[in-house]
Amino acid sequence: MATQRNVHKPLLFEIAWEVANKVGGIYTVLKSKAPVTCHEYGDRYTMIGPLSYKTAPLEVETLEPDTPELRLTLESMKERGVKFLYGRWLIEGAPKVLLFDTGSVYHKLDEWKGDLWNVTGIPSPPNDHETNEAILFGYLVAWFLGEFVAHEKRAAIIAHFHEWLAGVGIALCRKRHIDVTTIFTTHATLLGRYLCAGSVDFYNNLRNFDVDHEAGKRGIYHRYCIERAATHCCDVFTTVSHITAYEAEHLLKRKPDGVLPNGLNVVKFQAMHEFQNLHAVSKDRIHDFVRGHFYGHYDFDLENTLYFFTAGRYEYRNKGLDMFIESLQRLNEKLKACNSPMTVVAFIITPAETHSFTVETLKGQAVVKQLKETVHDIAKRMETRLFEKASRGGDVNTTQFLTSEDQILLKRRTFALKRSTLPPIVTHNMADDDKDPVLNQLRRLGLFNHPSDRVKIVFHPEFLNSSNPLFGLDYEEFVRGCHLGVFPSYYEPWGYTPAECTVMGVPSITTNLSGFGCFMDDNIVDSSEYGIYIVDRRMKSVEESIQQLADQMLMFCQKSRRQRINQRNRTERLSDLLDWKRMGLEYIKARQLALRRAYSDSFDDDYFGLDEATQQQLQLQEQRTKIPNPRSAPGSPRIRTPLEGMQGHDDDEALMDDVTAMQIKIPFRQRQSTHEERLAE
Ligand code: U2F
Ligand code: UDP
Ligand code: G6P
Repeated sequence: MATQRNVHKPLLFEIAWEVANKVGGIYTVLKSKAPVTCHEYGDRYTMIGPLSYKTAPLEVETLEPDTPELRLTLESMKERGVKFLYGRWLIEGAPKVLLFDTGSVYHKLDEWKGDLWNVTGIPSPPNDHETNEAILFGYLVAWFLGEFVAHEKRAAIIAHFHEWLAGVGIALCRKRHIDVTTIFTTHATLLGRYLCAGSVDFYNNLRNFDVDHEAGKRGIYHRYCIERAATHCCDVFTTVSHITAYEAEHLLKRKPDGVLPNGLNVVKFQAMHEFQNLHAVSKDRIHDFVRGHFYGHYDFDLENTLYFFTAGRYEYRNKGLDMFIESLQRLNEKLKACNSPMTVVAFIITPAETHSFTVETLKGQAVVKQLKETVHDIAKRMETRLFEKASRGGDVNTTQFLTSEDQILLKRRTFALKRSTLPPIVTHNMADDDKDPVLNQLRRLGLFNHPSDRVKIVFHPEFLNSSNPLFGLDYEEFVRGCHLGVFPSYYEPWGYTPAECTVMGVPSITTNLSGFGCFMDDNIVDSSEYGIYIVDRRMKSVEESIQQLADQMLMFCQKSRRQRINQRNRTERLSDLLDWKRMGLEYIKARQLALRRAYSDSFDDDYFGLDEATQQQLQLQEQRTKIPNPRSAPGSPRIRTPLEGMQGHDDDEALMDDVTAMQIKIPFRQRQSTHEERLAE
């Protein structure tokens, strides 16, 4: 008979391909969540990921295994040729990480592929590198967990896996009856991403897709099998938003047990207005870029200029780049039509293949920098002469202080500002210039930064960092300097970019097809009052959505500076809603549910193993109502009723009818199989 494991102080392993390895949003999840999970689990928490020799030495400090169980397990793996790095990830919270070198077991690939087929029926074609890595990683994780539970016999063990790339391990844990309880969190579905990127009416057809056929058609059937196996083999299945839960239910054929929305590690400034000052400082840096980029056509007033931007991976349709550009063209026409004094500079920041910066772009920055230096030198000389003259008590006539040499120099510099071309719409030489969808759409719409255009475009096909020669700003500083983030995604399980804007106090536009947008809508009576605008991409036609987005941007342009400052304050006030201290509660619930499902006979009370403060927070969260309008906002004639918890709202019913009841409610009262029954299953 298996020994009863202690569920009071479980051990937690969190397994993902993006542990100490930046690829996309999952890295942000793991890194920003580390402080709260470390606080809760202390040394009982370890993350498991792949070992990248390029980045790990910079991110991880090596440690000796600190318990006999871990030492024995790792020694035995090492003896059999497995290479790994065990240590502390040097981020806030300093979580312990165990990184496996998949290359060290590459010679096992064929054997493991054969085993995977025999044990689970999952096929794996020869040349899919990503799948090969997922298999090696999954086998290493299952090897580790299998040996570890044989040494560690007292504590209950939770293994929380993220995304299909970590999914093989879940199927193996189930097939090998490894005595751990498993959670699988998917951050998107493979099919969802592929289907949306094409031109299908995704959401209206979710129930009807022939999933195997669609996966096969796209050459991802084997990956889909891994994802689906993970979904069905785990004890608790979760995803990051209600909308992805709905998608997962239909594409992966299991209704998630709960939703674990993504949080951020919110750092509050001592002084409330500090983030406003940061906005002004970063905005000045963007002004410098704009003066250079638009030289020769810099005929607009920076005091009346607004910076809009979109950023993220280059998924043209999924990230709504198509809709953003279309709406910018409408905004351009609207601003012209109403003779608006405002200019909008719209930045598109998304990585594409390029051959470095264009000469024209670099030249713009150079000529303006030279002008600035010349003006500075001349001013210095004038200052000396002015002081000399004034200190002698003579008559001061300022026109005398600009020498003819300096006048000529200044003229030379201003002549250099003349140009026969329009300011470029893209900052880099594109590898695929004539096929690039963003450029082609800009061309089709004639958005060429003409002097008469009120909307100017800067497509920067590379992510930002502080050594960027154009801005000299890292991404966070750039966001702070902007006025509005625009993310009209069609496919977006969560969407960190607008969430990051929010905690920095930058208003944003998102959609009701993004996890973040739905979350804000569910939690705030009217999120637009707080600077979170939501485009309806569910119930409206494409044309109507484009118009709505253009109108939201126009309305933003009509705000006064005072109104913008006020709105930034309101936006920033929403930070607490996105803080892991609050969001992390859903993870706590998922882990409780996993423990109850695997070790139900160990539970004899409702909130077993949770401290009182956490229990109170959980109860509070269940009673929470929507955030009302700010007190200073004008009253609305519409009657609003506070909704319970984070349920979907009426408009969504058609789409979300069967996922609204999916919040994890603990205690889990249904009788589960006992621990022994489960191991014998
Ligand atoms: C979801 O986003 P993911 O980050 O998981 O998206 P993936 O497509 O799985 O992985 C990121 C990809 O982005 C590329 C890289 C990866 O394949 O090629 N990439 C890059 O090349 N360079 C970069 O600097 C960054 C990424 C989901 F879609 C979001 O809505 C969620 O917010 C996120 C977290 O839950 O998960
Ligand atoms: N990002 C970045 N540099 C940039 C633009 C974006 O590091 O120049 C980051 C951004 O901060 C966010 C991530 O890329 O954390 C995008 O995450 P999101 O959830 O929006 O989309 P995903 O890529 O995960 O689908
Ligand atoms: C912040 C600064 C103010 C500045 C304002 C500009 O609030 O603290 O000093 O006037 O930003 O706001 P704007 O929306 O025009 O960039």
